[in-house]
Amino acid sequence: MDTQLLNIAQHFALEGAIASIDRLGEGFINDTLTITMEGASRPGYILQRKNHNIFKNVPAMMDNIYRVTNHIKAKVVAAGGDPMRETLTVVPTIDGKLYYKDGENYWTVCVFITDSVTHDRADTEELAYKGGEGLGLFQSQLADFTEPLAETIPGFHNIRSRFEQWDEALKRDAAGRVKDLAEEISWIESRRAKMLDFWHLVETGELPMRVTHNDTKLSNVLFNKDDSVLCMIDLDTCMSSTALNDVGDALRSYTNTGAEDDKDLDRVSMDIKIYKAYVSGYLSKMRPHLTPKEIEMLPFSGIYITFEQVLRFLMDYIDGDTYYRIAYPDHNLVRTRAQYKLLTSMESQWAEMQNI
Ligand code: GN1
Ligand code: MG
Repeated sequence: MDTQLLNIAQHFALEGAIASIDRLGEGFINDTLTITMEGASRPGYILQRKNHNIFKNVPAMMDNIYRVTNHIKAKVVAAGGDPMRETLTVVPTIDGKLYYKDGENYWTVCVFITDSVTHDRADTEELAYKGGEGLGLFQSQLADFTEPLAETIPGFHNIRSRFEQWDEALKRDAAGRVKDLAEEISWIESRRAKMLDFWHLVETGELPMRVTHNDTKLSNVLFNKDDSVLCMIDLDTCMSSTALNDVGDALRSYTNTGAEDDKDLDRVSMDIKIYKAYVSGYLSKMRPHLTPKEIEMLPFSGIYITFEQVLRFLMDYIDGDTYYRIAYPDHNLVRTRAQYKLLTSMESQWAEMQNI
């Protein structure tokens, strides 16, 4: 076992002795490992190195997660559920901090929820409905959470600040790529006003602020082995925003018939049946909490977040790939084109989305 990792893990208040530490999955942002304790056949904890480049204030992020999960735990207990399974549990260090700082790196631990599964693709309407229930449940459990949360990534889904970053990225042209991207850049510019109009509703308070997850792809919903919903995971970006950003990001991931970085654009489109199922599942939990304006704007949310993702991937390509981990040189451009294809597919089904 890596002695450096062992040393880091030993700073946390774990029950028992550590038997092994193993890598888990391939996140774009953080490094994730599992900790298995002696005598156990399955991992007991998740150890993460939080990406300090992206999360500038890890202590504030962990404080958000701690307060939000404690609020959910109280709701789960009141409903007769299992608070150790139906939300994340942050494990503090031996000296009571929510993170351990090792040089430049911030490490955190949470309890590994056993007998659970995640899914990468919403292959069935049933699964999409359940994913919608998962987000609806999360937001509804937090509908009465009124304390302020730290804005850990300023302007995360705020298209006005994304456009400010975008304008600077174009001016900088750090990787000298702008000259070859006239068409892709026009995709962004032609929709600028429309996207800012939507964000204006948030700025004026017509769309209320709520506790939101902000990274609601299907793989961030944890299910029981029978595919009933357990909870939302990966709470790093949990902040205050409009509920619609969460719905939009989920629609972006669930409804896509292809991959986020599909090279074959013919495979990429929005599946309207999955759209309908997701929205139904979400509303089954959240409808009582939503305002008429939120319901009215719900169909636009997928277009808004998919547009934002096109912008973010393209901006990272222009910047020379400094944000997203890439697997090959043009990866961010491939992602841009695939997400743009999804965006146009959503736009072409706008009337049907509104009818639903
Ligand atoms: C990032 O690391 P991951 O996969 O949880 C990103 C999301 C993007 C997503 C695109 C903090 O999420 O906003 O939608 O990649 N998270 C952050 O796949 O930027
Ligand atoms: Mg994430």
